[in-house]
Amino acid sequence: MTAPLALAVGAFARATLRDIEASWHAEAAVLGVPTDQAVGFRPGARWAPRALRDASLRYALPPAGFFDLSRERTVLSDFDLADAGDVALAGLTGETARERISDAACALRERARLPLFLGGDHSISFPLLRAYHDVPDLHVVQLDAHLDYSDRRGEDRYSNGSPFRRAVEALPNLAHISVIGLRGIRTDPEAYAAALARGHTLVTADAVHHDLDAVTRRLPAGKPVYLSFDVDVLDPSVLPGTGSPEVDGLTYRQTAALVRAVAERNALVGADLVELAPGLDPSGLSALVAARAAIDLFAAARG
Ligand SMILES: [Mn+2]
Repeated sequence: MTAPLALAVGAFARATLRDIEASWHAEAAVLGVPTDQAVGFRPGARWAPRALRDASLRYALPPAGFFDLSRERTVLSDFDLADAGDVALAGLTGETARERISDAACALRERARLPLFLGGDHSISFPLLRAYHDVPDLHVVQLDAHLDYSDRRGEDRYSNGSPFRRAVEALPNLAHISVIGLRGIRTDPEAYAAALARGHTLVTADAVHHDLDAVTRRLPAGKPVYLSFDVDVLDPSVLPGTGSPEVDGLTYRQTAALVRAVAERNALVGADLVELAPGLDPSGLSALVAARAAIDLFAAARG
């Protein structure tokens, strides 16, 4: 095959650009959710889908796949990935914006076996999970420095500190949440007690550092899993470009191992990658690390 003279610009990892309202089917697809109206501290996550697409050119999908030398195997050969663009959110706020996110997520689920939603701040996980209301025994694995289970922040019930509280209220099918990587000194004690009372699995970053295998054994097994990857689970020395970084976080190696373990043990039905704020890291490293995490997630899901 001769090499093309020019390549289409813009799509994540040079995937196929698709209209989310057209008829198509793909093995996996990305959809940007460019909003950061719900952050409590430093904004900037609205720019992440664009930055992830730029950084993902480092991992433009070769038809033959990538040779992973650490495992001496080729991954993602002939990977059928679509890029369905960004949810049209400009100017929208509140439930109007959330409804549009839920509608777009439903549309993507109909067209791709594995949707990956590119945030955006973490508030988007609530409207995204609403698109999974029909999945019985749904399990969520949340990689995150923060619990994001607060009832409210001030008067706001839909901030990036509350998406999973709203999700368990709205979705009777959401059976269980495992949060891994928790740390920091700002945890809301009411949220912590409420999550424990509901039986959620809460794992600190300390526990991951102490014994990763033991943490892996606490992950769900044989379940439909939605994976929510908040990039602030990573240590800020690995990924500084995020709104609310927390010191003493996970290494890339640890998060990659956790994603692989989740995918190996369960059926991934969807995922989000949230809270990258690319403008807070002028080196561009954070976007490159997050793009790599997305590629590794796809490889893990494929097995
Ligand atoms: Mn979060």
